Amino acid sequence: MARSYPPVSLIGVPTDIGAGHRGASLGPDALRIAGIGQALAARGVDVLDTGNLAGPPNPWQPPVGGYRHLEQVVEWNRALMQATLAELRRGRMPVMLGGDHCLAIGSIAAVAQHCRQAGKKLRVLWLDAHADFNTSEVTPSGNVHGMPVACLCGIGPDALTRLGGEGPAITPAQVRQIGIRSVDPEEKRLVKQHGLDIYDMRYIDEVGMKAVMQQALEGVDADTHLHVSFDVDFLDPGIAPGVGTTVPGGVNYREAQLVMEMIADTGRMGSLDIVELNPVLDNRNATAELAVDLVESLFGKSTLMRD
Ligand code: B3U
Ligand code: MN
Ligand code: MN
Repeated sequence: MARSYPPVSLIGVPTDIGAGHRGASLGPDALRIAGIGQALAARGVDVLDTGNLAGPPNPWQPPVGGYRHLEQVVEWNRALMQATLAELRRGRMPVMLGGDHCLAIGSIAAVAQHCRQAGKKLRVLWLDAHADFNTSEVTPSGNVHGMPVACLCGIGPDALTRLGGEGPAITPAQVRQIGIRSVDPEEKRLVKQHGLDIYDMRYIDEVGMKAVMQQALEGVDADTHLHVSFDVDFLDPGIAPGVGTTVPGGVNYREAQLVMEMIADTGRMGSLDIVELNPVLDNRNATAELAVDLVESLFGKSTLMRD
């Protein structure tokens, strides 16, 4: 039977403030041009495009104290957290059109706060080539898009770890990372220390994506809010060239579709980030179109007769 979805609010966040390449700031419009709004409407979803948030320009400076553009990163994330909370409070599902992945600090801080107030369990699915668990001490780049998971778990500068109030937004036990294949040496030590649940490419190759998703979704029930944080570099660069930090050996088309279909089957997705799409590096918007195709599957579009 066709499932019905809550109303969706698209929130454009046109910045590359946390990234190592310029261009993710153009992601929201590339997704709109690829038809994200129309595709969801065609699935019967009530979609509202709330437009783009405003924030400081990218000064493109070297790191200071292990962070690039910390002040601006905080400002963008604060705006996004407020916008995300506002949509959740009026009963709409926030879909963040990034922007780079540092923005997940703001979106997930809002979602975590909302879940606490609503008495819901939060599970975060982090689809990415990277673990994004760096700190200012160990980062090779100072780019905050390599740090959001650590910040959300309370490891990072106060301005980011306390964005949503006192205490960390989430614990590592709430996170499942899928598609991981690039983790910096010191970052590897940190993810082990904090017990992050990582389904890396080797594990995906060994057991297959179906088993991986069954494990990642274990325990998701009617009281669970699933937040999907979709970094486009999760996908293999052969099918998704439009990202700043491509890593070979990524998730292929069929695996990606299965991930989205299995998330859709739970009926529990409550919020979504689409990040790191870089149209400057894309091939005629193909990566944006692929992202939209996958989002349709997240909203229940099936290639087989399962509707
Ligand atoms: N781990 C590296 C590279 C990186 C992380 N996330 C992205 N790139 N997109 C870093 O700079 O932290
Ligand atoms: Mn990422
Ligand atoms: Mn990544």
